[in-house]
This record gives sequence, structure tokens and C-alpha cells, in this order.
Amino acid sequence: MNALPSFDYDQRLIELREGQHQVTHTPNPGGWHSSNWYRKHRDPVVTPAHVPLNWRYDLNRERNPFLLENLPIQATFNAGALEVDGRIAMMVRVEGHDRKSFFGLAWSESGVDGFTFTDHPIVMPETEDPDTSVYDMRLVRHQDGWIYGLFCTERKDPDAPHGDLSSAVAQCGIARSRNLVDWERLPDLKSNSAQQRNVVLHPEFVDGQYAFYTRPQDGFIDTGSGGGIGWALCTDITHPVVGEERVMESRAYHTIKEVKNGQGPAPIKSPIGWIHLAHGVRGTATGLRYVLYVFVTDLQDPDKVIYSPGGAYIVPEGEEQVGDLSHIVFSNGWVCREDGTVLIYYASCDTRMHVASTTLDRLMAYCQQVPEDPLRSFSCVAQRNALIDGNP
Ligand code: M1P
Repeated sequence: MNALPSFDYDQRLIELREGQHQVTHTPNPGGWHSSNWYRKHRDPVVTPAHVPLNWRYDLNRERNPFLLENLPIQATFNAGALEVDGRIAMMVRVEGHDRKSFFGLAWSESGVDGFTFTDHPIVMPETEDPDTSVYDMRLVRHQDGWIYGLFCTERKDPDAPHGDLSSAVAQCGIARSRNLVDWERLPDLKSNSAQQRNVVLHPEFVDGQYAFYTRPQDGFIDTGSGGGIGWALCTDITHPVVGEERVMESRAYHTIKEVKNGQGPAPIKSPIGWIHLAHGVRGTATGLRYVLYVFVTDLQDPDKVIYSPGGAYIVPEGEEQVGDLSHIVFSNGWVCREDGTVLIYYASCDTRMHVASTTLDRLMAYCQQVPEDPLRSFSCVAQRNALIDGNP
């Protein structure tokens, strides 16, 4: 049997450091999508390879002479985003190889490349009922002056029958911060729904109250009678209890949001209304397909839909279609910069983060120009014929 080549610790360490330098220092140009709606940037913006080496390896030569990876990272995805003093912060869902998620804060000057994690993962305080896993944080700078992070807290279902180790309860965790590093944990949102994921805080008070986009669901996976985007108000966010959740954006038969429908990041305020990014899910022969879509609500009544462009805005394409799972794009972070650039952060296949960039003008034009889904083939043909007949 041939002997294995001797292990060169120093050489391997150089390779690891060079690899990390490359992913965090390579420019990431964008190219216009065929739709002209946005530019997709060439490389994923955050991947497991961006996670600092000292989060993964014991770099003490005596303790780890073979430079084994002690705590691998499985995925970096579903990141919240916020602009702070001209830089872009991404609160990334980092998933270890043990399946537990936690939050990692990464910063970039450009917002399209150079994302670099801070020294340590975020230490998110627990409530009296410890979280099994926390994920998908939506970052919101609220009118009250705090930065809020709303996220999913998942725990084993206490009512699961003996031997059922899969049933879980998802609820909305709430924390607030001044600097994105130190977090004060508030009580979890209390609502009448058995399960909550994709809960988002509206950035402004509405009728003097905190307003939440919710996603009431009967089961952890099954939407049951719920599954649309709900709207609920609460007077005191330190005692976050909401009553009625009115579904303001529902699921619909034979559309991209037939099975599930969830708010993405907090909406962007624009001259035509609040612009929302959301994910729609439908069932296919190869499993669930997650795509991103856009709708607009009234500036005075943020729960009243006023534009509803049909179909999807971003779908998984090319390499985005494959990862830990498949056929998924998911977004819980976007940023509208002062110059009108809109940076849309989205994850593909629960694996890595990407960015698409556009302008607020172009996004508003999209919302106003792309017609609603007419829901029937006959009406779709009429819609397309009107386009053809109106053309010069
Ligand atoms: O796997 C796709 C997504 O599934 C869940 O989202 P939703 O509740 O809308 O189906 C979440 O677990 C999300 O993190 C994940 O990306």
C-alpha cells in the first residue's frame, strides 16, 4: 500500500487563508437579467467559505496537527439586512453541521462584495423557554429609535406523541439592539395562531401601535387554513400580544403562492406606496418551489394592497437551483440606499446568499407596469393580446 504524502500543516494553513481572502476580496460585478428588472451579481455574497477560519478550526498546531475542521458550517443563508452609516450589515443565518442555526453579522462597504464577519457569532439571549434553533432574522430600524430583530424560534412540540422527534413549534422571537451586536431579548410574540414564521415588524407606528406582518399557520409545515400574510397591531412591544390577525395577502389557487405565502423583509417606503417583497410557494412534481414576488400597499393603510404584479420577481436560476435543498429562493433582507439603489439579498436553496441590484425607479415601474395574475388561461390570453395589439 502506498504511504500517504506527509501532511504540510503550514502549506494547508496558507491555502485556507488564501481561499478565505479570495472570497472576501473578489469584485462581484452585476449583469442585467433578461427581464431588465434588476442585475444579478455574479458570485454568491456570503457562503460557508466566508465564515472565519477560527469559527471552524482549532488553529493550535499542537491540539490540531492535521488541521481538521472541528465545527464545519453547513450553510449561510436567509439574512436580514440594514444600512448603517453607509455600510451594509447582513445578519446571516449560519447553520452548523449539527443543524442548529445561529446569527452571524457580516459587513460590506459596497453591499455586493467583500462581506466579512465580525469576530464572534451573535450571542442571542434566551427567554425562560430555551430556543432549540433561531433563524431568519428581519432587521428593522423602527420609528421608536431601536433596531429590532424578529426571527423564528423553533422548539420541540411539547404535545408531540411519544417517539415523535420531528414535530416542532415555530414562534416569533423578538430582540432589540442599538449596535447589532448586543441584543436585549423581549418576550416572544403571542398570537392566536398555533405556529408563526416570517413575522416582520412594520418600520413605523400605525395608529400609535406597533404593526406586525404575521404568517398564521396551523402546523409546523402544513399551513392548514392559514398561510397568507397577516396583519396585527400591538400597543406595547415589551408585552407583544396580538389579537386578530387579518390576512391581507392571501394564498391563491393555481398561482405562485398556492401552498404558502410569507412576508420577506420589512417593506420599503416609496412615493407609490410600501413596496413588499415576499415568498410564494407551490407544490410541484419535484417538491416545493419557493419564488420571490412583489406587491405594494397604501402609504396610509399599509395593510391595503394597491398593486399586485402577477407572477414571480426572482426565481432560482442556474446554480441557484441546487444546494442543501433545491428550487428555493428566499429573502428576508433588502436595502434602499439614499441614491435610490435597491440591494435585494436572497438565499438560494437554503445554502448561500446572493444579491440582485436595481433602482427604486425601476422597482416602482415594475410594480405599476406588470399586470395582476388574471387567474385563468382565457384571461391570460386576453391580457397578452392586449399587449400585442397595443404595440407599435
Ligand atoms: O426551506 C425553505 C424555507 O422554509 C421555511 O419557510 P416557510 O415557513 O415560509 O416555508 C423556513 O424554514 C425558511 O427558513 C426556509 O428557507
